[in-house]
Amino acid sequence: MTITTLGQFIIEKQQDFPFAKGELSRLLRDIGIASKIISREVNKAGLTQILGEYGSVNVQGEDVKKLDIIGNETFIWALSKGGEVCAMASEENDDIILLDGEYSKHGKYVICIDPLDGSSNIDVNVSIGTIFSIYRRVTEPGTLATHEDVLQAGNKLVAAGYIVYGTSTMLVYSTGKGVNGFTLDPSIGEFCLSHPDIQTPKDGKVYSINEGNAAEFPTGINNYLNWVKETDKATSRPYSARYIGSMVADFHRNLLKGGVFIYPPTTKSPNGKLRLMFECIPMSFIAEQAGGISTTGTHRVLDVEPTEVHQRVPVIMGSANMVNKVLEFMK
Ligand code: P6P
Repeated sequence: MTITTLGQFIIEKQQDFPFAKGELSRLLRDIGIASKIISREVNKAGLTQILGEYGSVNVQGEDVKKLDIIGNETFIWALSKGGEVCAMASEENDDIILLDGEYSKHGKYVICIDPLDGSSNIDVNVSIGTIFSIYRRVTEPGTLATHEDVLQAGNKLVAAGYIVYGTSTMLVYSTGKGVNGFTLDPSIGEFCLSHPDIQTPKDGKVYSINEGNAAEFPTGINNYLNWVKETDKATSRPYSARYIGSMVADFHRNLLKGGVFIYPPTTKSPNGKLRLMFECIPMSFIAEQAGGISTTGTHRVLDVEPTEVHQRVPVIMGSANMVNKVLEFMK
């Protein structure tokens, strides 16, 4: 048998996760269960006309929930059942979620999650994703967790990753020893190792940014965008714009093929749009673990000390040489 399932891989790599004793296995198992449920729901989303739109009552007489609500409830259910997690922060919830079940109170881990990022793309069949971060709690086990457990910088992460619900459903994660990708085989319901030891190219041909906001970009970003469009006699035009408006899909393509993803500050949103805890920290961890760079333009994203659960930061992330080129124009 040539496949390696996620569970088998974690056991093989057990020594890579210093806090193990099977805890990471159970944490990723719980995340895997939730993502398989969401993958099933996302893949039938196109049938909502039959099943009924959000807020309506479907033919079975059930209330139809938006997929991001289903996603959020599914992860909260899976992670509170699993007993490893004492607190969660979700992009869908204003404040942190304290899991105070008998097991959960003794859970050593905290999860920050964006259960369904880019969910506005579902109705037009564009790939979307789940993004997660795993921290160790810092307060006394057995006590109720606090904001201190959740608001931890990315340099304190013990693991992070994402699931992309695209042409196939893929789980990509790192525990700080490199990045590995697993593709869901629905016929056996297992995530199977498909992209071992992902290294993002140092250079790439793709830049991803919403140029519709160009009038509000800092000058340095617009100078980079002018440069990136120049044709150069010595080489054919080397770059392409690729931006699908779903961070996980844009990030995943650039991770594998090379590229830079930019969400800069704008006059309307001086800290950009993307959330530090739910999008920027976990994706920056993956980018760095794959050999890339991720910066706010002034600081390494993983060194930003969070102050608010939903705070936003600008982000320039991806292939090292491309990120450094953007930074050159921002000086
Ligand atoms: P804009 C989706 O809403 C999201 O949070 C990310 O997935 C995506 O990269 C970004 O916002 C798109 O934002 O302003 O370009 O539409």
